Amino acid sequence: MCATIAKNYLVENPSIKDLYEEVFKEALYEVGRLWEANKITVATEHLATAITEGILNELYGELDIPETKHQHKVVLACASNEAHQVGVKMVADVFEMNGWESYFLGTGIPMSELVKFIQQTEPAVVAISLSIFFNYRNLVEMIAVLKSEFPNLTIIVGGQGFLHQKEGSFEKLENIKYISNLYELDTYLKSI
Ligand code: B12
Repeated sequence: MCATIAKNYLVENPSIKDLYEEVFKEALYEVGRLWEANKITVATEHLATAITEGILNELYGELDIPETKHQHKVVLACASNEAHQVGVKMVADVFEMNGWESYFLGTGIPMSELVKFIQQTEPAVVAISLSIFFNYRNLVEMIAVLKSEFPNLTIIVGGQGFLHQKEGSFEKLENIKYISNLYELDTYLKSI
């Protein structure tokens, strides 16, 4: 049912980015507000997230992926201890639509495994998501490891965790590009 609604939306407005930003993201933010206000249960929130992730997987075939991809690769993961992975999955899809080979690792990837994976795949970019501010320190540590292991790697970050930061916290993320949403990401990818 929800997948059909999403597909019908794309008939009216064939923009995956709009569907993700204006429908899925807004719906999940509303789910978060209702959950915080105790108006829905944790089970209902889990159901809404599972439905969204299911549709994202189902819609993969609808992505407008260029026939001839270039050789660029991106590895996408969440900051350590971060359990939120829907946003960064959308980010992976925008990379794909720009002709990139994306490797979406999601949550829970141990740092040593991430390093090994980057050694094997040799991506041009690593994208890391932070939703919860209390995981910021983990992100800073992850970036320190990545910078020392892969000095030429481009690292981009995003997620709601950055909206909750106190002024000045960004200073610790030198040479790291913060991108706030899928439109900005699309513009960035078209510019490099
Ligand atoms: C679903 C959900 C969960 C699920 C996640 C499951 C999953 N498979 O992802 C579960 C149940 C695991 C969960 C757990 C928790 N959650 Co939660 N969760 C949510 C919820 C409802 C939706 C998250 C989501 O998918 N949003 C939609 C996506 C599309 O939005 P997004 O992540 O912001 O991504 C967009 C951009 O930020 C950007 N982006 C994101 N990542 C990246 C990365 C890069 C590189 C780039 C370029 C861009 C980018 O692109 C996306 C498109 O624009 C939010 C509500 C909300 N406001 O989002 C709460 C929310 C994030 N959770 C919250 C909390 C408090 C928690 C818990 C601490 C609850 C608890 N007491 O256990 C735990 C934390 C666990 C942990 N260690 O991380 C709070 C955070 C509040 C805060 N100030 O930090 C929120 C805001 C709910 C609320 N209103 O209180 N949660």
